Amino acid sequence: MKALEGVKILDFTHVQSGPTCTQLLGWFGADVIKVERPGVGDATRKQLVDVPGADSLYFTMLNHNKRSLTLNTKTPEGKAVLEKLILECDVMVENFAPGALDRMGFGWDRVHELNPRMIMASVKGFGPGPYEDCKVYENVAQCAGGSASTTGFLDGPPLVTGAQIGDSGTGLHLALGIVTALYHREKSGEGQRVLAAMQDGVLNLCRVKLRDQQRLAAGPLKEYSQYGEDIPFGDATPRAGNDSGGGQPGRILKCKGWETDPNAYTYFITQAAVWQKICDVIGKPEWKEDPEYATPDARLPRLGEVFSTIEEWTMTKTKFEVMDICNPLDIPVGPILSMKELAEEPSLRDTGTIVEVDHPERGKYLTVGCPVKLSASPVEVVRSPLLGEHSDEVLAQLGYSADDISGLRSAGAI
Ligand code: CAO
Repeated sequence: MKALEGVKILDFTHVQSGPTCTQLLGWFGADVIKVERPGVGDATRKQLVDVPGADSLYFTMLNHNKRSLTLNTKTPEGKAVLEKLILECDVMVENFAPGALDRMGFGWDRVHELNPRMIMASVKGFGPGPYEDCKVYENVAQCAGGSASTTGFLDGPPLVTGAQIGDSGTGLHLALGIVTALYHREKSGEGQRVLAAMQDGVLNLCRVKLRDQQRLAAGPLKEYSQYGEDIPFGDATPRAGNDSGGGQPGRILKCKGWETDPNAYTYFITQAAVWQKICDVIGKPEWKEDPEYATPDARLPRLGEVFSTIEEWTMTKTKFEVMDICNPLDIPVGPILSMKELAEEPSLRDTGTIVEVDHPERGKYLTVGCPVKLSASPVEVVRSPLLGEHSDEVLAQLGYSADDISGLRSAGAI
């Protein structure tokens, strides 16, 4: 039995943030019924198309383990079906633009009145406040949540990151809110609203930068390279390039082949506990006793020199050789792995972190599997549904006869 078996999710999500949440719940065993507009569906089905006529990878990779029901919730017949679904399901998840659900006639008050046990979970760009009515996409959230301002190099513009912390990150937050509300409902018998705002999710993931914002009041941030470079700090947490900026200084360093391979780099952390071993590995044993290098505090003003010296050594090794040499010595390093390398990594296939899926329209493709492993609830990744693939099945389970279903179809409701 899967962990969330028996939980029914009424999935009104689209694009990325909401679908990542419901996909996660599906992986854990929930029955996810994805409601889509007839003939149209989730806009991502037809975005970034690589195989003409087939659902895009954008859609398929976000919508595994779901059933698709087409339903026009703006028709009276469609609204009647939706009411039945609300009575049947445990959780309604949505990430419409602010106000869309109210306009549809299914805001919280109505849903709660229909089914007091229903948990209604939403992703919005912003929480209550001046921007609550705004539509938001990934990069807007990264910018509004503090990530862009603290990402990039000091002398460059703010940068967005490839990790979808605004969309997929908020989807993860929402999933946690949903299972927490389900747990609460076990005891209280009552549903509740769950809101994950993308700005809040990004800020939560950027908390160390809010930490540093407050530390600025006590003086310059000595763990940032600019301290040793005598560049004054302003009044906000600066961009710190590839500095770890934390208690254990680290940086991305070139490895053998960097001139032609854009990913021939390693992340190297000068963890204090293994400093002596680092000195031996890089051929600087004299730094072990030298008071200018022997302690973490002494090294902070000279991080540039320390990392340049380590880099002279890493440039003589491939990123994997650096790993092979440093790991047995407990020196924390990590190769910069390209998407190609990750896609081809056998150990990630073995654990189900990357899986190959077969799809009737597009054939075989790779996707991420569930990143959280439950020992008693193994995940089987099931291909994403075609538009409306399960409409008849879902409606029959709701008690509609074949005649009812064809009536709904001719009325344009499904
Ligand atoms: N039947 C009938 N109508 C439906 C429907 C259905 N099954 N499903 C959706 N619709 C309607 C909605 O009711 C809405 O209609 P109205 O505007 O007339 O009330 C309309 O479709 C469009 O919904 P939307 O405004 O959510 O979609 P959009 O493409 O214009 O905006 C987005 C997309 C993502 C910007 C917006 O939904 C949003 O800001 N969501 C919240 C934040 C979020 O999740 N962002 C992450 C997106 S991933 O980067």
